[in-house]
Amino acid sequence: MTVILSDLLITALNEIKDSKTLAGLDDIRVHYLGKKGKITAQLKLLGSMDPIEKPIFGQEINTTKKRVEDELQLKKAELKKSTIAKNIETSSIDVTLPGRAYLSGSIHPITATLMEIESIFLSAGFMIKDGPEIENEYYNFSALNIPENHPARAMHDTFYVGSDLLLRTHTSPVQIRSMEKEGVPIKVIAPGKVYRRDSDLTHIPMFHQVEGLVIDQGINFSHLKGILHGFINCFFEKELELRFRPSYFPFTEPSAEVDILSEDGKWLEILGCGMVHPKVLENLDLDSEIYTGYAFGMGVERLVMLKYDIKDIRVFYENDLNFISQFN
Ligand code: 2NL
Repeated sequence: MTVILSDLLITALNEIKDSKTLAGLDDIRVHYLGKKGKITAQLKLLGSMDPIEKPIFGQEINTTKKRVEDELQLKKAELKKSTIAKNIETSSIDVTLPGRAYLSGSIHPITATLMEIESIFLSAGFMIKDGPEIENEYYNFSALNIPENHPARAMHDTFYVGSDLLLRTHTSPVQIRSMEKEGVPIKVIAPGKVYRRDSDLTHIPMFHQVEGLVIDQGINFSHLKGILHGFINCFFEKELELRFRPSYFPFTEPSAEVDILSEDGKWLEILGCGMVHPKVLENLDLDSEIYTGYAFGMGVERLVMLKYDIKDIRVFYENDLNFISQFN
């Protein structure tokens, strides 16, 4: 059944003209041009039409279709424009609303603590040195009087990355290299990352250490005690009672571990130290009858945990902003 196309067109154009919303306009489009639309239906009729009438009628439908499409397009643009205008007119900015807060980055507590430790030792006349994190056995072990069969050398503690290449297990190699390069007297600290095959509540495979080394003529244990007293009081920002407890390290003799007396009366270990072992001095071609030295080493994560009463070392590396941002 064909309809009079001009009537269809007039109705369509009127509907378009009276349309008030974009949704309403789209309903009109579907009504005429959709799959089951009125104009679409006329197009479908073409197939069964008399071949003589077909081209004329076909052209007529196409013109009608084109006209409806054009009008829809125009009306759509017009409605869009007036919607925007209306929005601008009715909505206004509430200047009393609070602004959006921007999250700003902060310095990681370990980095902040490293910087603090560095500044304390800088003010005591130390130089700051760094060096490679991948080392060989000589600098990491042999030069430090750690014998071949020492447990610290076993695969258990050390990450080997080649037959004579490993991830340094302490920053001592930095000081050995500094000594080789610049000789005595020396007064340095070596802060940095160190690696051990260990992982639990209080150990992680990568952590930070600061080691210190002073070598000169006439250096003795009282110099070591003095510098560590000064450092610890600065770092914990109070006068603390210290205990030097005899200990053992292959690279120092005598060796000690230093404890601080906590508020609840417990001794807490905070670092290790000692007088540089004569073998270590001789490995560096120094006459141990003339030169003496002291050295110390501390774990940075451990110090931060003690200072802020943190029980689980893993929180430092879980990237939890709620934890990290507390240290701003
Ligand atoms: C600890 C103990 C220590 C050293 C590190 C050292 C370095 C050289 C020569 C001699 Cl080049 N000693 N370092 C000495 C005593 C203790 O560290 O508990 N560290 C976390």
